[in-house]
Amino acid sequence: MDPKLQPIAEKVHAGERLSERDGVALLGSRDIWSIGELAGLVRERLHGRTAYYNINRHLNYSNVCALSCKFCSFYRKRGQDGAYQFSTEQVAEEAVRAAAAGATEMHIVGGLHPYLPFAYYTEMLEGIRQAAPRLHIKAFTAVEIVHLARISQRAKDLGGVLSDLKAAGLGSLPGGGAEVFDDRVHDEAFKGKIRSDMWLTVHREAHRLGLMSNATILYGHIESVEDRVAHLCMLREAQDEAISEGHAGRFQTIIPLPFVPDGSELEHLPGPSGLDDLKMLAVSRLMLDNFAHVKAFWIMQTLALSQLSLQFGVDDIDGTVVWYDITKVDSVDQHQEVGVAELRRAVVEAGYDPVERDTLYRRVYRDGAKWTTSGDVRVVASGQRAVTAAV
Ligand code: V47
Repeated sequence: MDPKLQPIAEKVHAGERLSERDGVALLGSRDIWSIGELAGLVRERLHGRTAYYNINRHLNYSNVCALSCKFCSFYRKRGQDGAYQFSTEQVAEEAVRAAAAGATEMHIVGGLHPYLPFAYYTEMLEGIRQAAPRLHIKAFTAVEIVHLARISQRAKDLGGVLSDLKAAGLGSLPGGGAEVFDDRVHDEAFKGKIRSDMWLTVHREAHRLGLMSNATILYGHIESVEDRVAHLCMLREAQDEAISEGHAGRFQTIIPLPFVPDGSELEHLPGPSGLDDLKMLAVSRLMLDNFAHVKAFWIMQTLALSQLSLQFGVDDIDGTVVWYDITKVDSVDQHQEVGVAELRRAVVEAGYDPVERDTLYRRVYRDGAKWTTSGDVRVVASGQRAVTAAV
């Protein structure tokens, strides 16, 4: 073992929280096997041999965006070639197709459309709820929530905006838009977007309202190793707060997103390597001792690497996906789908037991497109803290 990892290994074995310095040492080490072994140990303590996946459908309702983030190849300006926008009827039709195919979740995000009114978003949620009442709607990143607060002239009333969306059918918040919680990186790569304090405020408000949420980190562009670790520590602190304040909502999952350079203004950068991906997933598992889940998003990490990542701290793979427009490697079209059989085979081959889950990590029992959930959530200990996971 890399001698620098020895004291960290002792802490992990003792179930102690790792420091920011430990995180930097882990990311700076080339000893990928020891890092993987430690993350695997924590993963196994929490989830045994279970590896979760879900049957879901992503939907990007519009790529029209007021922002021009340098890492993003998705956005278009209104009227520009390739700009599109779904009507709320089209979204509802997609929800019906998803439900008929047995999906349990719709994951809906889009650009910051400068002209759509707030009613578009509530009507979208109500339309889905009417057309496919059993689908869990996980929608709108914190960045979109702040945009919706602005367009409904309630910039200071995030709680009110979230309450309206919840009443219309919003089930939880996805983790997108966090990028890297650092002002230098913000100003260079995604100036104009909300900063870390606002991103965290939105999630705090959501947790207060009893909504579960996820978190992401977009790595492998212009950020430093220290920036990555600081980001993880800020998330850990926010989760401590949600737990200690006893909110019904909290962060469920961290999804480390590897930067995909293709088609972006930062296309000249190489993007992270496979080893960096594995290390980042493993270090997320080790640092976030109060997060129940670490998810690999195969769209960005590839299914092959997601499979391997199960041995590096990951316990969850998203998902069947079907449509995805935000990143496209080698210019594939929006149809990016993996079948359940292929997902399960990847898990089994890696030595784990595949368990279908719903958005809230309840076990799904399925007969074709028909399904029910277990309903129970058990408390598992992570480090010194209690977090929840599905039975
Ligand atoms: O918000 C944008 C990121 C996010 C690029 O919560 C990019 O369960 C890499 O958040 N390369 C969307 N990443 C994806 C996301 C997500 C995915 C799966 C599950 C969940 C969840 C959340 O993708 C964006 C942005 O942070 N992104 N461009 C890019 N070129």
